[in-house]
Amino acid sequence: MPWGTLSSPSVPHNFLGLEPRRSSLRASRFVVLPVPYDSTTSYKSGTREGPSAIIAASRHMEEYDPELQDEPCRHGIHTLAELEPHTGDPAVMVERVATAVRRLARRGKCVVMLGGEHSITVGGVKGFLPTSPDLAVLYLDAHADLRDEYLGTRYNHGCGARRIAELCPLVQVGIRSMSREEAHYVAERKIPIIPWDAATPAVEAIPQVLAALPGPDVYVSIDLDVLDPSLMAAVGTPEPGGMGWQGLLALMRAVSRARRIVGFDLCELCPGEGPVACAYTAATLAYKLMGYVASNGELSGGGSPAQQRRA
Ligand SMILES: [Mn+2]
Repeated sequence: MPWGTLSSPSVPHNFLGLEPRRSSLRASRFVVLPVPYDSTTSYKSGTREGPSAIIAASRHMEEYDPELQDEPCRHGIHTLAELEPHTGDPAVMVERVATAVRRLARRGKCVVMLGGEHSITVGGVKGFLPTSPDLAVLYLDAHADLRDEYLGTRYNHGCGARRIAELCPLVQVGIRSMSREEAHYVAERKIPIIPWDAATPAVEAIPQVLAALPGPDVYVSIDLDVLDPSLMAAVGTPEPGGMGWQGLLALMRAVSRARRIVGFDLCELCPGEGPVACAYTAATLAYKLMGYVASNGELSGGGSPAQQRRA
């Protein structure tokens, strides 16, 4: 039916509240995949509320980005329906995510996955490997997530990075919490963990991240607890001493210029644990990343013209 005839004026229920012209699947370069999955979390639960809180907050954001002097949404942002959680075996949920992401990757879309707990990232990475066989993963988190098994499953959110390291190169940033077992694994496998603290300013850390990241294709996974709890209290497992907003943006700006970000995820927002500013911060971060990816031309995200036509 014609747009806006039933309740006008109206703001559509999708990321950024975009009208159909800028949010159809076919025309959109970015596809938001909400994954309200929260099954293996160990401390505070509630990340299943994360995707809907981020999308609700995004509908109040400005479309114009003063830093980029552009409206990144002109590249199109399609919001998919929430992926149905499988609350039995977490391994089944990983495969469900992988299947959804693989379909979008084949259509040349830059996938923006909103969690949900961080174990879903393994599915995101698996979904991109067929189209990006040289994929590397940039993993931003307060926690190493390198346990081989936790609470009875190898797909617990504390094991995600370990499963990814078994698939492709993994570079971690912002880690400030791990077990002795994980520390041994890091040393044995020589997992690059770039420190991000007062002793290592961003100007020193960013070149280290780029040097450690093989290219050209990169999947970026952001556990929101990588940010300091003073900025991002709404997470299930907060850790003091985290990244700041400007530093995180500086890193993302640099990575998007130097590599092709094929997709990314924001995980672990637990809206009930913090002020509403946290959901808004997460939504802004997602849109900032889309802007960085889009502003770096054909090198970043998107896909070949043939892939775009197939979409
Ligand atoms: Mn974490």
